[in-house]
Amino acid sequence: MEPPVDWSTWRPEKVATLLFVFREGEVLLIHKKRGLGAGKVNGPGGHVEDGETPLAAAVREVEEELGIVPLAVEPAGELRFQFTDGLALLVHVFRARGCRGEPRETDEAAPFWAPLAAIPFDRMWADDRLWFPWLLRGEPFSGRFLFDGERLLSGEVGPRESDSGAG
Ligand code: 6OG
Repeated sequence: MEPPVDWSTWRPEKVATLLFVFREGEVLLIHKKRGLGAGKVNGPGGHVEDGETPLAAAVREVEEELGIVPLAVEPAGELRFQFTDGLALLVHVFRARGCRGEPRETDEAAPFWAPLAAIPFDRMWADDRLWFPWLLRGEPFSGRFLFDGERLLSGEVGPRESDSGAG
């Protein structure tokens, strides 16, 4: 048994982003080709660099991975991941309404539009099915998860916390 995570003192060592572009009845997902979670379906995203805001990083990653500019980007939620190997990762999740340009495959990602009624959770990280309903409802969310590698050991999702500036 893993000891429970003390979330009250938890601090991220890395900060990353996810950005989901929505259009009529669909969301833009990627087959992730490298980095953490390679082989899975996810949203485009990556690590926030020094001196960069999470919003700027989220937009940059979408441009780099798919060659598009997301429009009307806004915060959607935040996810805290503790991995049993020690990695503590804070992920800022954003939504966008449409994009400029046509998503194209790069060496990082192969994009596809998924119908909102058929999101391929069985090919995504195990936490996604817990917080995606909040994203789809447009309800600000905050999630905390303990992973052992790819295995979700525990987690919960609730309304976004007021101390969202952490990390
Ligand atoms: P790069 O290695 O690509 O940044 N990420 C996760 N996304 C979901 N949905 N669930 C997880 O559960 C995740 N762990 C990491 C955040 C890593 C990318 O992978 C995402 C970043 O977009 C554990 O630079």
